[in-house]
Amino acid sequence: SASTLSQEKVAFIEAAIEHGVLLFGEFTLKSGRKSPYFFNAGLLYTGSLLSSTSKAYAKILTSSRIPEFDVLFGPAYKGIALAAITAVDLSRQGKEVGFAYNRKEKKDHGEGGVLVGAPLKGRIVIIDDVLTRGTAIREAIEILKTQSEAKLVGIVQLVDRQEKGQSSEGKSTVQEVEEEFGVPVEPILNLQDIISYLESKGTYENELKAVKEYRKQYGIEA
Ligand code: OMP
Repeated sequence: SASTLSQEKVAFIEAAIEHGVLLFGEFTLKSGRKSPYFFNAGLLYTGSLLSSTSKAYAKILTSSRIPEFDVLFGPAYKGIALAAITAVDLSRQGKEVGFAYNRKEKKDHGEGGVLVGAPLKGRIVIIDDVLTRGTAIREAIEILKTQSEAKLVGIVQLVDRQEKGQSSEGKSTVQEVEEEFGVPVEPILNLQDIISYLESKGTYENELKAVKEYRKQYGIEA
């Protein structure tokens, strides 16, 4: 219910709506699914939005099932900034971790290579924006697999859309990724939080109806 939403989540969802980060309309997703809402983390572009975003990531990293880790890996492009700001926030709390990311294009001059930042060694946590069907996160995990000394220990997503994954049994994407890779996947926000927020407002009837229809088709059983 709406009362389970923390002040922080309400404030974050409100800021996301205000800045067009969370949009309602018609969107075709990476998976081909047609969605009545979209979360565009690329629009978290003010200092204060970035600051509340980094705080939210840092909080999940220090207070959830995510174990101790050495390096935050932010997949290109959106994960890069998200991992960087989170490393800064953790450092201010006295927790030093490395920050690393990939290039989408291989560079053949200068230092060369695809990976930038901290060496991908030790316990790695991936930070990314949105989880739908799991294609993007699998691409990020593939990059880690090229590094023999890197061990994935957890994944933090800004938004878990709580959708079905790639298997035919209707498992959630989170369940599939957790089972396949043996690591926890933690979201800052999920679809239920967004629905609870919309319900608490009472002015989003049409949006709610569309989101709930969508959830019937692609969502997981709550
Ligand atoms: P999957 O690869 O299907 O898990 O989709 C996740 C990716 O889709 C994210 O990395 C985003 O690039 C993009 N996306 C959003 O940014 N926001 C959404 O609300 C939905 C998607 C999406 O296309 O599913």
